[in-house]
Amino acid sequence: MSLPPSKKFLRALAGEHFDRPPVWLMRQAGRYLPEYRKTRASVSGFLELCYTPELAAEVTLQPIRRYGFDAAILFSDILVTPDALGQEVTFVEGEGPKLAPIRTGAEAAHLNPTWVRQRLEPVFETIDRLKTALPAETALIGFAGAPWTVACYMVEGGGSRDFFEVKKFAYQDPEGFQHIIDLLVEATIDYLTAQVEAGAEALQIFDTWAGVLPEDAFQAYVIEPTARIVAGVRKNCPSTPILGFPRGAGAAYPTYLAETKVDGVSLDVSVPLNWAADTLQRQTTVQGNLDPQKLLFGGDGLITSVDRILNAFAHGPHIFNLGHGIIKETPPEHVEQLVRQIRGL
Ligand code: 1CP
Repeated sequence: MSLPPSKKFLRALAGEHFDRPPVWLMRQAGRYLPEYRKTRASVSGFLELCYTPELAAEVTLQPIRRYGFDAAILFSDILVTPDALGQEVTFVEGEGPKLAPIRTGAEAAHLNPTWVRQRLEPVFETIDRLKTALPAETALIGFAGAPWTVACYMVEGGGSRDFFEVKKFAYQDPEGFQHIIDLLVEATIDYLTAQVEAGAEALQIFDTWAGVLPEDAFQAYVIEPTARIVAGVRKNCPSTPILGFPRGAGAAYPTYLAETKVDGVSLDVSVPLNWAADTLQRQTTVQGNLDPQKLLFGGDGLITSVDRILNAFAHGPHIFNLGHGIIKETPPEHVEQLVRQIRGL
């Protein structure tokens, strides 16, 4: 029998509830921190930062040193998966990710899911370093992008406003598109399993663009692939909790929870708090919801919003987090203020 987890973040994921919930923030390592900008400036490309274990471990630790968050999230990116599969991925300064787009089944022929473990070895080495470098009370979260969201970048060739190309592919050539989803499911099971073997204690699956799909496509490209990943990872690592973030899922959150069988759900900013407490939190651990822009502006608006979330989720398992990633212009003092308020200091 395994021992119950001692870290507050893992205890909340196991269903325990606290007067003062554990806290971490999506994108807690990043450009709002001057020490991150300094480390970032020491390498030429963003992927180089992700693939240099010493530096990736350093930027993972930076927000932990400053704020003592209850969990650290591995510093990497969801787009290392297509990079490892063999698609060309670059990050252009000020423009975001650029990929050589894949828009037909034939263009995906060279992608190889068996490369993941070997090509992402630096990520596993980063996790290995973090295991000993993190404070004893801090949990380490590994992560991957969900197949739909990663496929959006692979097909669009970068960020998108209307998801025209990826929907065109999925709707006009469902077999070809399914092949890409299947490759991503296989690669992601392997990648997340290897992160746990290296020392990750919990996992999060980011489906940032889940909310742009109609019901049938949400079922096919969000729920089904995620359910396969959860089942596959759980078979390999039965005691590692998995959080899902189906951003924008709205009224489909309960279906997502029931059918993917994740151990916790991350809520975007639009989810009504009392509804989430009544429907989702009765069955699982909830995390998230604070609008990153409240954190950006700070002041009374921030305090009120934080208290609303703490009160709404006071009666069940809860992990404090944002509804999406921290905005890069956020003053670091606002994060300090947020953590003190959650901890009642
Ligand atoms: O040069 C830089 O500093 C680039 C900025 C940056 C950072 C700090 C990117 C490029 N990625 C990251 C790190 C990152 N990305 C982490 C680890 C750090 C942490 O959370 O503390 C994680 C978990 C991600 C996940 C990620 N990347 C998501 C899912 C979560 C979300 O925010 O929605 C997505 C969609 C990406 C793609 C991506 N990577 C980077 C950018 C600018 C983007 C978004 C592109 C777009 O606009 O669509």
